[in-house]
Amino acid sequence: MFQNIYAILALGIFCQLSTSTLAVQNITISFFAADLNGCDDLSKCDAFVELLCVTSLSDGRDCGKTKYIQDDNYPVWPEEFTFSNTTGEVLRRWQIKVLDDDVAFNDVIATVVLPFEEFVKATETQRNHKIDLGGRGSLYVTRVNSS
Ligand SMILES: [Ca+2]
Ligand SMILES: [Ca+2]
Repeated sequence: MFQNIYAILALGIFCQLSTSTLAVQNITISFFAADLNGCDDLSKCDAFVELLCVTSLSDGRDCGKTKYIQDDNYPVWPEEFTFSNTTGEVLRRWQIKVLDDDVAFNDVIATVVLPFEEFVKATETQRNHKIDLGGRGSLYVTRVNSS
């Protein structure tokens, strides 16, 4: 019984470390957040998400942005983003920035990094992958579909 559990854990660790080519070639994601806080003095957050893609060819290029949702600490962004791995360019990770829209300067709520492989593994069992925003709430990355 316990040996089986350890074997499964070891397999999981091995898979995370493995850099073998993923079977997943296309993936579509969307975002929602919970418990956002600390944005505005008199109102709730006006949050939006910016995406940078780190790939085999790029250290970080813009690859997506949501519109902001006003005065909502539990925003559900409707935008969906699709990514394709090709033989020429492989997505390694997303740098995800959650910001609060403001009149003068947009404030960064949090910046997090999500490795593509980690996301694929996590969403094999659950549709949403939760990322802690360091006291500023949680970001959920939803796996809309994949092939
Ligand atoms: Ca606000
Ligand atoms: Ca604001």
